[in-house]
Amino acid sequence: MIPTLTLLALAACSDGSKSVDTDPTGLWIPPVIEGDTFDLTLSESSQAFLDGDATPTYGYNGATFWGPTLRMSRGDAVQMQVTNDLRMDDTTAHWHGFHLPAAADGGPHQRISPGETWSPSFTVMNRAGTYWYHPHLHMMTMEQIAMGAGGLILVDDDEEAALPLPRTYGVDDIPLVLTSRRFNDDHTIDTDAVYGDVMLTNGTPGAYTTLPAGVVRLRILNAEIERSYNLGFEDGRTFWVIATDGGLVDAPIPVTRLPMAVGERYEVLVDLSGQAVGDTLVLQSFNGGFPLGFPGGEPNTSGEFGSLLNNTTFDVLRVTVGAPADGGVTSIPDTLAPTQLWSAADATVERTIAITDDGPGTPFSFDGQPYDEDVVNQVVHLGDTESWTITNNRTFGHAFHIHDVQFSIVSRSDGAVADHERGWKDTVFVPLGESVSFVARFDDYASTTDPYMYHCHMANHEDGVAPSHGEHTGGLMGQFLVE
Ligand SMILES: [Cu+2]
Repeated sequence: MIPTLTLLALAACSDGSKSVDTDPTGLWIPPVIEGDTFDLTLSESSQAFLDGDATPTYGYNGATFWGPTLRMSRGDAVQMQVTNDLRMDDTTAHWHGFHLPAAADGGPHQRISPGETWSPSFTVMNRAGTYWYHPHLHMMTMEQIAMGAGGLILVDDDEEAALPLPRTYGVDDIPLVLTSRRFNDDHTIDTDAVYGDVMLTNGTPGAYTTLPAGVVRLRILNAEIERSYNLGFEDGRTFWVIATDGGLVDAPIPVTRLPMAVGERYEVLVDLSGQAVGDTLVLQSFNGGFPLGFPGGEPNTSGEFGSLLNNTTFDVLRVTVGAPADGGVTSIPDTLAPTQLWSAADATVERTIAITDDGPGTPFSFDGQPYDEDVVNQVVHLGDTESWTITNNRTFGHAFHIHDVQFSIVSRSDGAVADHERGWKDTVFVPLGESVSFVARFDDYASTTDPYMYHCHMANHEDGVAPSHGEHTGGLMGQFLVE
């Protein structure tokens, strides 16, 4: 039983346009906070994921695992107020994907001690899209995310609002936060586990829901510690990518499989308009058959890099088709929002950053330099358009994420950039032994003292904590100033 989540699900769906699912494994929809002032309090909480004991968790604003969805509009001046109600540990709150001043970014430097409140304010510069917030305290990121700290941020703007897209939250516009957890024998979360054994969709194990017959929008975030997903439907149907990390693409992109590394977001449309009420379909992750380096493709089912979900196909969300939504969307639009992505020719500065190690089992770092909060690794000049090439070693794949900017991927060493990656991005998968080049412009915000971060979004890699050795190894993270 997960009684607290069930209550929240009832509240979120109380508009009457969707049948309320009282089963405790019905998909939980995070409540929404709207406006221009956002109060967030991170506290210890609990949720009974498994039979029996409640599992200690972290949550914002009383949520028991994963937090409320923040909803704001492009151009708004917003005031954030983040209170740390944890008893022992500092935290931070990072606004993932946001273009804002480094001092408001919520990276490892903006620590919030227990009992304190951090109150940054900024203007929402990002395009309409799906972003998120999460702790980013160096060496504690993995533990705090594993305990459930995080939430979505949805940005709205006039360009998106003018399009015929589903946008009734929790009805035909569904947030899907994907992660998994391993539980200890006493049902506590194993915060050292890089792969979970239990799939959690919005914190719900075994999640299912009813979606209206019509076009449905899914806003998907890979909020894992390390696992990548390779999403698709059991029946092999086509679905359409409409937004990448940084918002809408030019036109819907048809796919049957959608790989997602940690930190990536995609918004997709699924066409249920021709389906009968009562039809069922299953969103799954097809994680079998990948070569070494695909996170979660490892064949072992237990141990440090093993999991019951590894190298197999598993359910993410079971769906039953319900009655059409009032005024629902019934067709996939032909076009969306024109994007003018940077090309390689736009870059006036090029830099290469190498993901390095000394072979399997040794720590990862950038350019042989483990993360050091006192070292600025890169300096960018305000207004420059730069090409960054991230090269990888021969040990494992990584999810490269950069703060402050949205970029366009211009090349991959292993072939063409996939159609669904041709949009604004802030996180990109770099396969084992390959390189990726992207172009970004570093506008608006400069500081000679406050750096932004770039890092692998696999929290175990960025923290540089090796659980099997119990030692700290620096971390796959660097920092840059925009001056
Ligand atoms: Cu990594």
